Amino acid sequence: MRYMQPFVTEVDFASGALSSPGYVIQRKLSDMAAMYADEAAASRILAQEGDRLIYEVQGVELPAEEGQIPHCTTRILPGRVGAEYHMTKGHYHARREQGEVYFGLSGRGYLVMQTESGETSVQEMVAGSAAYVPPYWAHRTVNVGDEDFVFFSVWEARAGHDYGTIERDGFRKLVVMRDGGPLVADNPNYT
Ligand code: PAN
Ligand code: ZN
Repeated sequence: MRYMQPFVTEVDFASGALSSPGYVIQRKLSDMAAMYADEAAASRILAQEGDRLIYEVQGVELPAEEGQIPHCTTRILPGRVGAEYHMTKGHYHARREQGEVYFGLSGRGYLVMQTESGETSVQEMVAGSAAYVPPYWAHRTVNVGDEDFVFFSVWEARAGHDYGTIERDGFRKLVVMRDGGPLVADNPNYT
């Protein structure tokens, strides 16, 4: 048995920056234009102002082995595509029985969740919120504020990420701006 060495990572709450990230992923509008309900609005932004950073993930690199506990930050920039607020792609865990914990670091967001049998849940998150994504729930986060929404995530290494199911079917609920604030609405494109 060779022990892995313990380590500490410093996290900047305002930006989600890690002191020494093992990886950084940037998701731009062009990576997920088809996920927004108003695809015409997405195309218009891409044509008129060019591509746009929607969110960034910074994480520690760990072996994908049972018992390892990966963790990362996500920073979602403020903004909307049509009426819909900036959001992550969202996913089910490939191993559906694996849950996850999110902890709010700064800004204001909604955590949108659903099960494959049709239940939905939308929870609000602010700095200091510890949100639990139970096993079997798909999860997506949405920035409903005017500043970056930043949170920390912790999950089990073998959970895996199934993006395909959401890319195909979408989420049942979407979060749009109505009268200057967030409103949870039915997704007209949900299949
Ligand atoms: C999170 C997410 C992160 C980015 O760490 O991976 O917020 O969202 P997408 O993965 O949907 O692009 C998590 O849920 N990990 O399992
Ligand atoms: Zn997850």
